[in-house]
Amino acid sequence: MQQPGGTLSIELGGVDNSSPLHAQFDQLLVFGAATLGGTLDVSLVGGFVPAIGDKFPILKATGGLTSFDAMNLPALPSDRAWSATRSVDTLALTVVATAPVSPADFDHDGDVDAADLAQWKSGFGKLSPGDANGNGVVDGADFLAWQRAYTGSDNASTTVPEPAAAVLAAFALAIIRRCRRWGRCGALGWTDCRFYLAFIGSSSVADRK
Ligand SMILES: [Ca+2]
Ligand SMILES: [Ca+2]
Ligand SMILES: [Ca+2]
Repeated sequence: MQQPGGTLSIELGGVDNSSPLHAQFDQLLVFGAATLGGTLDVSLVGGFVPAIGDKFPILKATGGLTSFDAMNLPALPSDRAWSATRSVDTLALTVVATAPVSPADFDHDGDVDAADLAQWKSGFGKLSPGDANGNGVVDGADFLAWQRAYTGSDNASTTVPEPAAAVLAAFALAIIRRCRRWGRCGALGWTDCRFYLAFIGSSSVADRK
């Protein structure tokens, strides 16, 4: 419990708290409910500059928590901003991009990578997420926008589809040929063909042989 006049100081010197002996940022763990008044005072130490996407769960309370009256957050480079999120039991600070790097950054974490492709897949045929060109439908054109903007700067271990245009073109050709061979292009319709074309980018070469 923190009174209205109180201040909780949190220092951030890195993003990795996996080792309890060498924690890089302060974290308050409360067993029970945390009733928070007063001020949260956060500072950066040791020359640490958080990157877009860095997340600091600074406070956890097993019995739930309230919010502070005020938060003093340290300055960030102009392309980043703080976002404070409070769930049932955790108060977290996340560094977000002040502007999306690309309309294909569907998860707004400052890069265009496999996670954004996953967002596009989940929104396919619907309004969102994944509408890179803002025309109100998530389709193959948005996939191509993702592909053009692909940066792959994420450390995720997800297998990332080959973004080369030549590879996509080869797949497209294969699909069209297959449609011709089956003589079903008319029955399939262009929408279905586009559906396949959109998805081949996320399928492996072996699967499509
Ligand atoms: Ca992203
Ligand atoms: Ca679209
Ligand atoms: Ca990412």
